[in-house]
Amino acid sequence: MSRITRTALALAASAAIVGACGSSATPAPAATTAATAAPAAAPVNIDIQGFKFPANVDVAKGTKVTWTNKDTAAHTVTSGTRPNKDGKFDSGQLAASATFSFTFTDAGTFNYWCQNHSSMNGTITVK
Ligand SMILES: [Cu+2]
Repeated sequence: MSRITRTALALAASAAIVGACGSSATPAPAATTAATAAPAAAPVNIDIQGFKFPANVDVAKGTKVTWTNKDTAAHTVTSGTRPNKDGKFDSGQLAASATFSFTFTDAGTFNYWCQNHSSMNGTITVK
């Protein structure tokens, strides 16, 4: 009785059982849009000096603008186009060193003028 020894190469195929959760109904989380509030716009200061407003000042939405009267004469910061007040803001009479602030929340071009001096007109552009 001859014995034939066979070397059996056993291919150990490790059965990797992948747990496929194909039926998982978990909704993918919606792509989180950058819903964080824009950083607060830095405040802007405008000096009223020499009976002048700056011709135009560009600001970002949400900017608080503060005018300071550096003259000795009183001025006003009145929204609208001379001689029409549009009612958005009006400082009333600003004595020397007095300040007036307004926060611009909407984009647009905003004209303002001084009721005391016909040459004083300014614009704020909000972007
Ligand atoms: Cu004035």
